[in-house]
Amino acid sequence: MKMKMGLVYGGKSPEHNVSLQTAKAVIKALDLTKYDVLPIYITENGEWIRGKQLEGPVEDVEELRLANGEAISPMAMNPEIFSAGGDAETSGSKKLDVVFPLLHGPNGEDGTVQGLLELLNIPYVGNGVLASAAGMDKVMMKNVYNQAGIKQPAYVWFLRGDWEEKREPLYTDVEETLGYPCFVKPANLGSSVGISKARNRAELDEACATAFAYDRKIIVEEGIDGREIEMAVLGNDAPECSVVGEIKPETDFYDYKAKYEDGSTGLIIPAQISESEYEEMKSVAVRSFKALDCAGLVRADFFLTEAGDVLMNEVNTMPGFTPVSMFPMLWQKSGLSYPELIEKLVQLGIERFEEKQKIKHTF
Ligand code: G1L
Repeated sequence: MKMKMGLVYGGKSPEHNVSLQTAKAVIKALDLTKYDVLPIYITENGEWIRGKQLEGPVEDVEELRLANGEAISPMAMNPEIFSAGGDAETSGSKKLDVVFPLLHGPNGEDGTVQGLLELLNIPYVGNGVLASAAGMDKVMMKNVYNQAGIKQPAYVWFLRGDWEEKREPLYTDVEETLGYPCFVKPANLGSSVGISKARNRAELDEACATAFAYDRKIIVEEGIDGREIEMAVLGNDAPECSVVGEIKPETDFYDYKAKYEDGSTGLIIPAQISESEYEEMKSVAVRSFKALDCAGLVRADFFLTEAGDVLMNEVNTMPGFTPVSMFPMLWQKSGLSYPELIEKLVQLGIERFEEKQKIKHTF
């Protein structure tokens, strides 16, 4: 029997088009003799549209906008259960066997779609509610890592309301705790939108205003002079690590444009680091995966200083995922092809679901 896979993509996020491109690549890599793929598109306005089962890879991403699709409620991902007048028991065979969420940002990567899938009791690929939500909030994530004893750049954070009321003491705190240069970021966006570097108080003021355009909470991080090294982690309870990659920025820092548009960012895989630095990174990556209660995958981003210190920069619970993105490239160089990686992630999602079914709910 073929498995029914729901592929959810698009979304109310600045990375809507990235998601469409990624969905196209994932569809191409999926074994369509094994999966019946049902596309579910979330528009820029947050409307859910269900399309007909795919007959093959898509030629043009525009097809993925499902012009002739049917508008559905998110709760109706298994629409037969509700619309056919049946119930979950009798229409069990019409349930989706697994969902592959390819979404980023609000209502997607922040755990809300994962929560919906939990309520619907559908297995899904990737991180669960807690890791997705915590991983989307840079402050929460860094608090978790502090508690787990994971070394990272110093940071402070504040809310727009407090900033609007009185900026001076907040800026003084930044200067005393972090100094310049520092990086100002919205707390809640997975991408690099709204991020700037501040070298003095005037730039800090400007950077805060920019970041607050994207979020009501912002984080200011100590600027670290170091190489940017990334590692891909894959698994559930016993996660495995890939080789490492390095980002060689051509612009001032790894900004949104370099990351997604002009392709100017050179990826060096494998990165040239010492054996002991690699061992240290693997240990930190696995600890961070467990500390955040990750499942399926995570991309762990580090700073490696001149002195050989390994600092956690951040983890990404839904990393860039086209065949030329860092995460798939790292596995490619570790001996796992893009189609194999996708198959592995689906199996991990199903395994975790089955594991959860074993948990006792009565006492
Ligand atoms: F489902 C996985 F495998 F966990 C998964 C889901 C989503 C991996 C990577 C992503 N990434 C994205 O959805 C995106 C960052 C490309 C969306 Cl914009």
